[in-house]
Amino acid sequence: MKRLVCVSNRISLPRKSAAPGGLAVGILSALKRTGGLWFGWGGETCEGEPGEPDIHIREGVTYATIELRKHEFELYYNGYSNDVLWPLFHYFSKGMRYSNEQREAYENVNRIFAQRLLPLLQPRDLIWAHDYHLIPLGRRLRELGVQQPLGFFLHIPFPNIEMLRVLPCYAELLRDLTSYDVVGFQTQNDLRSFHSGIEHLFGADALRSDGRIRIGDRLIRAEVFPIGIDVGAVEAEAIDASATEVVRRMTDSLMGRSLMMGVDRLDYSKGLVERFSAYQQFLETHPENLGRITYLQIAPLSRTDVRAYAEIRQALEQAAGRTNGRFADTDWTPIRYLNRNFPHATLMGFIRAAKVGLVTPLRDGMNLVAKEFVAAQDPADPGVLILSSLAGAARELTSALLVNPYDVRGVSHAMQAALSMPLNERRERHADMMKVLRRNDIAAWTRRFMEALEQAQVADSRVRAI
Ligand code: GDG
Repeated sequence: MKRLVCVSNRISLPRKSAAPGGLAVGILSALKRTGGLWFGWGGETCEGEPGEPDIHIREGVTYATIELRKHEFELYYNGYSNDVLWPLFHYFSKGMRYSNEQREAYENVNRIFAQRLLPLLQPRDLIWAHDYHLIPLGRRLRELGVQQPLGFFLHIPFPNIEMLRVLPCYAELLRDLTSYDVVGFQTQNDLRSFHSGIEHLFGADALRSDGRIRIGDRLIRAEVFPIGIDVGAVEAEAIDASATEVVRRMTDSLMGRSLMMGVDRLDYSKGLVERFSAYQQFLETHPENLGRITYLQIAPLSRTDVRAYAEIRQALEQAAGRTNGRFADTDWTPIRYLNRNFPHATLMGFIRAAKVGLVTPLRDGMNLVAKEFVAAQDPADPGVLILSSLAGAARELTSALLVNPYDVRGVSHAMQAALSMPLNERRERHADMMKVLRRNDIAAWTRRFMEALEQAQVADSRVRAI
């Protein structure tokens, strides 16, 4: 069996006190199976040139972490990754703040990743890079002579060429992606967007009828690998957590009211301002619900050093304050808005108690919370998922109540429809979605991507022989 080498911007060593999240669990099980290596930034910054990686071995998996220079990290991570690529890829081109200095830092960090990873590689490795922080890594590794199969998976949306062209160096970005043997996307839509870029840059001939991309003597597999969750683990977490004190305290405090719930990193792409407006409109237009519904929004802070995140935080505090100021009673608060982190299992316990799950991003690669919400429900009496049609998850979870997150009135109607949905319909929708989740879970995702990577080299050597 070939060894898997995963590379991601940030890695955390497993700790006894904190269970890893769903994605980390999926990757870890593949790493454990193959005695793999996980390489990335360890969370520390340094003053001078970054040194050799720190190596730790845990349960057969090697973790190699490096430090990055503080100033360079800020330009690469807060700057280019999260103030340029993140907004642009989510179609918020107005929010993008491009500078050459940021781009140079981004390129340089990718060069450092490649140089520090190189001595750790073995001839039979499969190398899998994750996400928008590492787009140039493949090319850097190839320049250093790496021959092993190289894969890249983009967790966030990929924009159509007409949006991508806003980026001054869009052509290099597309070329960098073609240095990989396998390029994976969350949805068909993202893949089509990638094809639009390839056609623009290399001409329609580069897109072959078998779906591969041919550039010079190289063949690239660009495909859809929708990420899934560990369904059984989420079900078990949700059931076990329901009996814990922290979840009990929350459900007792509802005093029989119905719970609507959202869990999102505090990020402008998650559509929280629009969601808060929809909830306010729901209370205005359906006053019979006053005092009978509690909306719990958990939104842990993220990327606090990026200005757009401070702005969205302020807007949300105001919106929650407005709704509560207007509608709250001495014994009822319409929105409970928390910027805290919770253990994953506790979150699953909370969402199991919810009658309605609100997942209304303005744009999202996939959105795992939507999938977790479904898996955490009690199949005998499941809650209803309200899901943005602009989340990748909407392509699979077609039995959710699909909404346009910008349509405040439509979302407020969906809230009412969800709360009054008959049990039979809730069960049917839930069962449909569980089938989809089981068919394409996190294990299937890692397996499919790794298979594509293994086959990539075979195909590549064949094309060279033609
Ligand atoms: C990117 C893409 C794509 C949330 N709060 C806490 C917590 N979470 C967990 C959730 C879920 C995960 O974090 C969030 O995943 P999402 O998919 O919802 O969103 P992003 O962070 O934006 O992820 C996205 C994903 O990558 C995977 O490819 O689906 O589209 O943007 O698992 O439950 N976990 C803990 N405490 C919290 O407070 N422990």
